[in-house]
Amino acid sequence: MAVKISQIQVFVCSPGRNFVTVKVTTEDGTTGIGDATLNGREMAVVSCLEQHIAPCLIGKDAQNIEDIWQYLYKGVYWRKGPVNMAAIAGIDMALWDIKGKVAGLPVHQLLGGKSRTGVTLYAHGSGQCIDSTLSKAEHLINQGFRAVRLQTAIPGLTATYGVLGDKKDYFELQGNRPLPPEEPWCTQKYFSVVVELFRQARKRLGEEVHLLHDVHSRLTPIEAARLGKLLEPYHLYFLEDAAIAENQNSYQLIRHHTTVPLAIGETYNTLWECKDLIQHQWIDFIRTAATHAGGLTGLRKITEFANVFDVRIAPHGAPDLSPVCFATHLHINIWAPNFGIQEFVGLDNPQLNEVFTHDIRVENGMALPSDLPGLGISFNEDAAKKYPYKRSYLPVSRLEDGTMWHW
Ligand code: GCO
Ligand code: MG
Repeated sequence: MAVKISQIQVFVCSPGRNFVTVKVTTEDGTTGIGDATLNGREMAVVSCLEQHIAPCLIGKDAQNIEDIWQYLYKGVYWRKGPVNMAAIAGIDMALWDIKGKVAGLPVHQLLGGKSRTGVTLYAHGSGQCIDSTLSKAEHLINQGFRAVRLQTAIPGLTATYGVLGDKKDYFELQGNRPLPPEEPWCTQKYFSVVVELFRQARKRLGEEVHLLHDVHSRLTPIEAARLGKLLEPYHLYFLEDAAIAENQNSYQLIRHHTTVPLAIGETYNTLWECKDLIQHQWIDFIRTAATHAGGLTGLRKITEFANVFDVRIAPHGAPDLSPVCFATHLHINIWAPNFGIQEFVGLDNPQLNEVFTHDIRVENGMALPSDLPGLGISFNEDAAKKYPYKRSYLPVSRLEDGTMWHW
């Protein structure tokens, strides 16, 4: 018997930073929620959902998730794209949430059950200098984390990706920027500190802890190859976004020069952007998020393809992905045979926890998905009203001579 979709609502709120949340309701009153947040372009996704997608889905059978996914993906003619795929993601997650509630099962059980006892997380260790970065890392290791991403400020540059301001927390830093701030970049200055960071890290933190680093696509392919070689003695778990891969075979060049494990994919919206990277085994980890790649259905397609080529998933977990996305990732991660690691920025923001309530447990650097039916996370509409949307942008990056660069 069909379970018809009767209503689709879109909520934009800013409990510390902006989130777009989709709520799908069926005729029998079952509801599901999904994350459709696209940092800095939130309202484009809202408009896509409200003006273009919602009217087509009313009356459709909520049970047929794959058909609805294909209808929105193939049916639009203008396939792919971050706005469209984030909109599809919001609907898709909500439909999986509904399916789980109807079945009385958590989503990971619908996927095939658990492949491991918990989901290994990597936390962010960032600081204004090498010493404070490593103190932060020690603090995280003492809390039980077995994997830490290290980012440190670059002497001579006024701002560095991933390094938090002194007093503000990560959530504040990414919200509330009414116009895009400009940040300088200098590859030579970066090289002068990044290799030293990892040399000191291994000395101080030992050999066992997993260390990671995000270059945030600031290097050219040959510079990335050089960095990979220089970091080899410190055996990183992975080096993330070492260079842009708009030309996917740029990574062939990097790969030929270094054995550092390579991770990429947080800006990807479909399998097509990483198909060559994966099938030629030029990368080791694919970092695409459910929210940006058509939801659980989209991420599952990427995961299964990657598994064939020994590429593991390491889903993006920045603060601009809502806890609904994190919950979705935990269900995929606990199931996927080729899960590697999950990025984690904490779940201890009080405003966030007022709006999104869940029973996700984080212990000893591992997370456990909810065992409640569906995704196991709720959206508090009244609390969300207290935190209205604020236009906000990511920074842009320029070389010191003013040339626009990759942020
Ligand atoms: C990460 C990412 C983020 C992005 C952010 C952009 O690895 O966590 O690089 O920090 O910059 O998600 O919206
Ligand atoms: Mg990143």
